[in-house]
Amino acid sequence: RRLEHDMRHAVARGEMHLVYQPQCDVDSGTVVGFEVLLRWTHPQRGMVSPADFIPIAEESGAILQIGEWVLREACRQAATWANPLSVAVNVSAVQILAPHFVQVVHEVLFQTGLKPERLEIEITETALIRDPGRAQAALRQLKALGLRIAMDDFGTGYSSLSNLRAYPFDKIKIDASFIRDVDANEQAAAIVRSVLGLGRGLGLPILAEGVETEGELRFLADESCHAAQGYLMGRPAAIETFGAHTHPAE
Ligand code: G
Ligand code: G
Ligand code: NA
Ligand code: MN
Repeated sequence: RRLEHDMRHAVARGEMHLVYQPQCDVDSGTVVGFEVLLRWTHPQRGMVSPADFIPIAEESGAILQIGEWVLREACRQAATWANPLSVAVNVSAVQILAPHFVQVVHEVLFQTGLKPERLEIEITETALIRDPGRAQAALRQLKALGLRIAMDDFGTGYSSLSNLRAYPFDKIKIDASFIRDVDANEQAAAIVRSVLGLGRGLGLPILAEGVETEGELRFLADESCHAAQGYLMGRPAAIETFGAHTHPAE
């Protein structure tokens, strides 16, 4: 596996970089934070999608090194922003279940000086099923550090409502597939409304992923969805693109 071999050196060779996608308050339209997304420019192949290389990195264990770099780099950058917005980092199951993960997060927060309440960790439910007990313990310890945990891609994969009770989530991200045409599709609308109701009942804020049209956003505003993310508000881009929010403090 050539890609697997190349990945081992990619961080050290400076081939990885981060892009940021804004997360906005639905009512005001204000940017409240950014999700960090990893990009790899392979010297021969060019841009390789994380959807292609993250699974390989998880299998080989390289995700531990890469994921730690992502976390450190994201926290380091966010700590310099003039505006104390939140930063959301995707974390895979392999990382959560690694014995020293909580310690690593603790160290990164300490070393970068980022306030823990500005860090959000995004995990999918699929990540939890491999070792639910251990995942639960890790999430509790992470929360004790003061950060927040978001359930990513809610409604897909191994979703189960019992996960909302078993794990200490602070936020639910509804998967983009339910947002697509939500203003025109009765089934999607019914599903999104019920997730929003679930969030209200549980006291959990809901973020809608993959918002691409004004119609979708209007539906979300009418239904009191808290936050939205998607191409309509902004594509993932270099942090400099969002100058006013994130230019380094004097
Ligand atoms: O950025 P893009 O939409 O192409 O991402 C594709 C997939 O890769 C998404 O599922 C996203 O969550 C995942 N991904 C992107 N960056 C990271 C990362 O830093 N760590 C992990 N574990 N997954 C990531
Ligand atoms: O799995 P996760 O939700 O972390 O993946 C986020 C992925 O979705 C990234 O690859 C990102 O580039 C992509 N994405 C973000 N906003 C939109 C959008 O509005 N439409 C589509 N099609 N993809 C999006
Ligand atoms: Na995510
Ligand atoms: Mn997602």
